[in-house]
Amino acid sequence: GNHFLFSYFSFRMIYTKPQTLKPSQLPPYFLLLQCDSKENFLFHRRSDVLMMTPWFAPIVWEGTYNSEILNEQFRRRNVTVGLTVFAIKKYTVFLNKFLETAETYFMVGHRVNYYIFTDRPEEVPKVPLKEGRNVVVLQVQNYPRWQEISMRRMELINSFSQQRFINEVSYLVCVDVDMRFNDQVGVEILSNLFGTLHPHFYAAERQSFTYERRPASQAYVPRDEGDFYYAGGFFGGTVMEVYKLTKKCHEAMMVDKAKGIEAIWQDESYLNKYFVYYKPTKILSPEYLWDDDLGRPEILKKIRFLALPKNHAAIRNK
Ligand code: 2GW
Ligand code: MN
Repeated sequence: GNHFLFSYFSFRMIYTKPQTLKPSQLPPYFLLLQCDSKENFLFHRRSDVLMMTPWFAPIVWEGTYNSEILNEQFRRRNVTVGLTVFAIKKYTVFLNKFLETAETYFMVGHRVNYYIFTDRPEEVPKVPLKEGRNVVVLQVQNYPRWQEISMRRMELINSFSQQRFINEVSYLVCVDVDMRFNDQVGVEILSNLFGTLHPHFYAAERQSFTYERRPASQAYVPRDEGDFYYAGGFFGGTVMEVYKLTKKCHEAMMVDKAKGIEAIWQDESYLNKYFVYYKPTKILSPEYLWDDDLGRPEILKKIRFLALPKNHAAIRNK
């Protein structure tokens, strides 16, 4: 009867099987058994970009993954993702576009908490949210120096990770606010610890990376070390890994501060130092943090998160 059809795992997942070998490399034994089409060899492959680091961290480019499989896996775990963003002083003007576009493109179909750190809670716009998505406004103090505003993000993300994020989300994604989402940013980015290739340096030589080069700074990276130059405006991982990263970066900043040193690119420099010695387990291509001042090169099949032009005089008062 029908009871023989009972399946404890009542799922179906239909897609083209990944292939381990090029058809020309198949040993005779496998050739005899082949009946599937051989067109999709090494499923979804890019040969024009690096897809894997020497420490086996995937580099996420469009065309290298199947989002259907990934979405199913993360939905099954009912994962909640926290997106942290800072809007201090006039930077609240960026929130509306940021949140609106995040509703369209960020982690669609998954649970999301937006954590908005601001000194002006009354200026946080009321953006309509889809089911399973929440805005949490976290009131924080303002710092007079912009460098401090940017750098204190490490300290704040760290202390809220311990107090709050650890109880509410599995992963944290920490980004700049002067940005808009422009295409899908989904669970393909999630991993224990991830960073993003900086759009200005993704193809640059090690020597030209703008790491902190003064040995006196805790962010110092010698000229013969380092893999990539990562962007300060997009990193993340599990709450535990982000906790560890932000703790180290904040502590390194405090050591420097006591000596009257501030790294050349503030928090970005400390983040880069951290990633030299604590390698990310996944790396996002510059699709995930792009600046149209750089044009749109062939290798970019999607532009997912885009820097907004800033009116430096009016917005920043640098
Ligand atoms: C920043 C610079 C000058 C004047 C004001 C501010 C400012 C920054 C502010 O008034 N209010 C505020 O909330 N911020 C936050 O800091 C906001 O979240 C913003 O996205 C972030 C970094 O500042 P931003 O986006 O103006 O600087 P970028 O786009 O040049 O950022 C890169 O370099 C920074 C360090 O200099 C960080 O590493 C950042 O992650 C990088 O993308
Ligand atoms: Mn920015």
